[in-house]
Amino acid sequence: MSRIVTVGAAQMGPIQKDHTRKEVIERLITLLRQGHQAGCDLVVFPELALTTFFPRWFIDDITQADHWYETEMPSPVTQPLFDEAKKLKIGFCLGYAELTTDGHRFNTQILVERDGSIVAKYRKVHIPGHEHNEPDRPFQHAERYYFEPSMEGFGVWKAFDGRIGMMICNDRRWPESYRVMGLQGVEMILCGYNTPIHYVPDPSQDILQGFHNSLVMQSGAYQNGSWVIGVAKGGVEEGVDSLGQSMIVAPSGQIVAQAFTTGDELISARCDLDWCAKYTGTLFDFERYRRPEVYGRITSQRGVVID
Ligand code: CDT
Repeated sequence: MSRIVTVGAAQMGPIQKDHTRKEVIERLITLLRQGHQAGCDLVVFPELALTTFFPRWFIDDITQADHWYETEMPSPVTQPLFDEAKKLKIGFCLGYAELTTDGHRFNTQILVERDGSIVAKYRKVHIPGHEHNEPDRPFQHAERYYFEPSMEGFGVWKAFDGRIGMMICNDRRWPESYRVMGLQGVEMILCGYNTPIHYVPDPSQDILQGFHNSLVMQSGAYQNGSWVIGVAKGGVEEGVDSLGQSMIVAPSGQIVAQAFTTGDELISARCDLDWCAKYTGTLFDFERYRRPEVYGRITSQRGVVID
């Protein structure tokens, strides 16, 4: 038996500060058409795919940043992407900054089915970086100022003839993200990211960015028997170099496709969702082998406690 979903990871190159939403949407539509030519059912775009990664700048009055956020989806400017996808009968996953009507700010990703309907919305759980201005840094990573963490957690949705989950960027470094979805029978996890190569708190990690990126996604895929689709916004954006290396990882943990540029580039793979059961039905048969009775610390404490 096989359930094939052909997935495109639509890596983007940089979006500079003065690039308009309209220009960005045109790039996304070009990638969508490439996905159509590659026979994709689903095309996955990066985190904050409509704008530059604005948390690299701090501003005292957050309302001055409102223009980076979407207040409706679709909106008049994003509608052409929805229209083109529906015409091509391709679903997509899109990351963007969300400002709700009651003033909440989230780092958000939506999943759109092939008929153009929004089937799921995920808001980032693990918000990295800092909440205050740190002027000594070469650039800020003030996500904790611009976004509040989701209280909704990690969902899994029936879509694309399978069970699809989502996470965003820093979430991919935490085993809990994958496991919470694994326990809901996830078969494919979609993850957009913006990862600066230079990690200011510890530059010794800079050279390891690519290694850590594949390490976490390959492990998460294998340990939960799920496909993982990791999609970057890479390249030099407003002077900050960010990781490319978008990849499609199989439930075996193997990388089956990987981007080789840091620009707009579509990679694709035929993903058999039934392949997941080879892992979730054997070595990672959770029902048979997990020991939740001794995992209590995972949910009862946050930081390290030394007895
Ligand atoms: N966007 C995002 O979450 N980026 C972080 C950067 C490291 S924390 C400053 C990441 O985990 O890739």
